[in-house]
Amino acid sequence: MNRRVIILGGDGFCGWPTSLYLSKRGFDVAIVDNLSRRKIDIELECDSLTPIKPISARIATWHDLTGKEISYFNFDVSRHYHRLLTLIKEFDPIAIVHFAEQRAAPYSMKSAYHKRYTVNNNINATHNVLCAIAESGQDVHLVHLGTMGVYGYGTAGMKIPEGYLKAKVEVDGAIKEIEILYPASPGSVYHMTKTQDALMFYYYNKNDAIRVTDLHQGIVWGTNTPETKMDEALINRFDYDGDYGTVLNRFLMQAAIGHPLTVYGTGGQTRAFIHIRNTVNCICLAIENPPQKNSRVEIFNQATETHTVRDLAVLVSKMTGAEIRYYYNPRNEDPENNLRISNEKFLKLGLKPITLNEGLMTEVADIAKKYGHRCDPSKIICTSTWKSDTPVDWEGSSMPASNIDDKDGGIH
Ligand code: NAD
Ligand code: USQ
Repeated sequence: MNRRVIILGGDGFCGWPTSLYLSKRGFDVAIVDNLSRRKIDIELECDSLTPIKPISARIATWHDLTGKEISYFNFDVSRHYHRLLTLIKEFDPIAIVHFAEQRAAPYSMKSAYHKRYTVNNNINATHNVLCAIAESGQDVHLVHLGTMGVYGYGTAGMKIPEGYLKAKVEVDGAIKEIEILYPASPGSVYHMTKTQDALMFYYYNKNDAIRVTDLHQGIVWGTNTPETKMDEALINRFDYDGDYGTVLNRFLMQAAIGHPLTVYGTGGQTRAFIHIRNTVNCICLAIENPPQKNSRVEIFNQATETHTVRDLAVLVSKMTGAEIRYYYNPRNEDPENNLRISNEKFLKLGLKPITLNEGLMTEVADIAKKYGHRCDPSKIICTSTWKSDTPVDWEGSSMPASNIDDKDGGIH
């Protein structure tokens, strides 16, 4: 069986450990990455908490340790269409894993420039991949990293199904049974690009019979995998800043450096989570279980548990003694929501869920402590706001923050 895979965005937080995991399991891996994420670090004057090595050093270390080759191509998937097409024709992959998008919701809301960059980058990247697979005429399975956020973060009042919703609708007095893509409800410009990706998958699957698996992934936490732990030169990135840092890793890092935990609003937001080690397992399972030719887009919910932000803060605080503070929410989102999700498909394929446990949380906290000296505390507060008149809250308060009422913390 052809074991060649292209990993678009293979230098990133999810892409790098996935590349190593697949390489270790005998896949022949080619990474494409334009290093835009590293360039955004320069723009934001912030860096990964962990000292990540240049991509060539990462790949050379992997080769020295395992004897395995990973090839690397530096180009922009959203702009260099013919390089992508040529690579697909020459490398002849069985699958392409597509991580190559701007993935931070706060960054996508920073300014008109950042909204437009996120839309141009993400939508053109996804369209170029689909168009190039179609033009190549090769039977390449596309595995895309989407997000749980496409479903929206209101209270659905039901268990959210895996992509498709079976419903009975009344039209002109007659009841009809239909199955539709779950209605999209993006909560940021970034999430909006993911909902638009879904329509492109639908179209190219229908018109060109491209096999697509769209993974609706929850918030990824953790940092290392067994492969990235093999040598410090393979270490994964760890984002902690107000734009790219995600909630649980931020809380663990904040506790480690003595910063209060930054709960936005009431902390009643419920979100879905997955550990990075399960992310790489899921992607491998998706590659090894492609949809049949001529079947519709396959959709998995790639998350193992749900928690409120408040519960996570309490958990981290109990574990570490960290202070919890509530900040005026920079986002425009429901202050409280319930979330129940279906994730049976990956469980049936054999996924062993890694759920929150003190051991793994301590592992993240230890990494945060070890590299705490690299943290710039001035980058922790989120200064990107969903609305231009939302103030940036630098201090927080001891009581849950409402975006309507005054509170005892300073808002400047
Ligand atoms: P990341 O920013 O660390 O990695 C993305 C990589 O893609 C970066 O290395 C970047 O340089 C590259 N890239 C971006 N645009 C590119 C382009 N046009 N051409 C070539 N390379 C490009 O992000 P991540 O956390 O690894 O996320 C990967 C994917 O998984 C994203 O699509 C994201 O939406 C999805 N996802 C992430 C999370 C999470 O919690 N991190 C959760 C759910 C879904
Ligand atoms: N939050 C806090 N305090 C913080 C940071 C975040 O209270 O310091 C809250 C946010 O308001 C939000 C929730 O925590 O309600 C999650 O925020 P997040 O930054 O951890 O995650 P999010 O913006 O949703 O985005 C991340 C990834 C994105 C992915 C998404 C999956 O950056 O690429 O698509 O998780 S999901 O959330 O399931 O859509």
